[in-house]
Amino acid sequence: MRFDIVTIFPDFFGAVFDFGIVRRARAAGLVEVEAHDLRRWTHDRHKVVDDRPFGGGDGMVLKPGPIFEAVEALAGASDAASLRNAGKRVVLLSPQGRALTQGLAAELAGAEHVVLICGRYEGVDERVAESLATDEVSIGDYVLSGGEPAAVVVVDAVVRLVPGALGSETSAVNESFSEGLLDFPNYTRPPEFRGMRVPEVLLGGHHAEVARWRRRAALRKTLRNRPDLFARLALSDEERAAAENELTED
Ligand code: 6GU
Repeated sequence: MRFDIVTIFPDFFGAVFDFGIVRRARAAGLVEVEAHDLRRWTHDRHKVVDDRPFGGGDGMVLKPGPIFEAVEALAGASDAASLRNAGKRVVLLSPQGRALTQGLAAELAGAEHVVLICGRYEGVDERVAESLATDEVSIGDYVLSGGEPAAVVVVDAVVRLVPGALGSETSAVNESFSEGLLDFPNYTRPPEFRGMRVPEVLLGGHHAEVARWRRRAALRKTLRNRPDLFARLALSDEERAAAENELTED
């Protein structure tokens, strides 16, 4: 699988893909990641990539020309329909996009080629979203000054879903969000740290009891930190009530 990142700050990506799972997946030849300077697809002496917004207003807008040419050069087409037909995805990173979810990450992991276009916060000519990008994606409800940090997030979330990337010791199946539930809490030695005890059931080695505790703790944590996720869980009345009761206890 290949990722091409189109950006006005290619140096931003210096070593971010040289660590952990992404590094290992690249070393194993499972994925390639390359950042490209958008200015490469300009034709004027000053390599201008932005211009003033029609209708007036503050800030500059990224011009469509260099972005369309970049995608044409990197992916061999410059319309969303042909790109999708070829199994490629062109993702415009913008705060106006649809939310990145584990589901979307899994979808992108099924593509052979993903081109990521980093917008600037002032904006990108809308014709990119209308007819070039197959997807317009945001990583959350807050404002970044550019799409670059979001591109790093997308690559990481997608790479770990590429078959073979996680290795044999871990699996993406029993993780946070794959079930719409947060992960259960983890503890390691020592069993008492600064007066805080590890829950007794985890020290005992009774596997069924441990599994029961983890399920309840995950539900409790989801209710406390992500009531939006909790509301969408398919739970028995009993499990729902248990989580709600336990929360009011501490
Ligand atoms: Cl993808 N870009 C920018 N500029 N801000 C964001 C974002 C993306 N996702 C959340 N905030």
